[in-house]
Amino acid sequence: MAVKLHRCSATWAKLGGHPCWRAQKALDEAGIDYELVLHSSLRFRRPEVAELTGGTKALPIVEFEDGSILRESAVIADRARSGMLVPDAPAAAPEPPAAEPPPAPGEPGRPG
Ligand SMILES: N[C@@H](CCC(=O)N[C@@H](CS)C(=O)NCC(=O)O)C(=O)O
Repeated sequence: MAVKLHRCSATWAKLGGHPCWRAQKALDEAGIDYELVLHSSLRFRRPEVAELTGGTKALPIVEFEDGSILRESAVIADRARSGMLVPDAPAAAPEPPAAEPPPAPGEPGRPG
């Protein structure tokens, strides 16, 4: 499944300074496959966006398959151009304890 680009419905606004357009154009130019999800142009009519982000209603937002999101048009555009439009890496998991090496042949604890 492709990433989702959530943007405002002012799709006619194709000016460099328009945040949603800036992000969409960068995805297009980078050849990234995405599903477009349009929301109201009015921030206060985007309760579903607040639900998705856990707070902010600002668009654009990229939603990854794992449910994580990326915000801010400049960040989305930079990541798209640099081929790094991927979810942020989760915090590093602690290293598992090193396994005991198996006993050498003939050592106690090793059959044969
Ligand atoms: N700094 C944000 C600005 C986002 C922004 O202003 N988005 C517009 C849509 S393109 C918006 O949500 N406008 C409605 C509002 O601010 O009420 C970004 O670049 O992503």
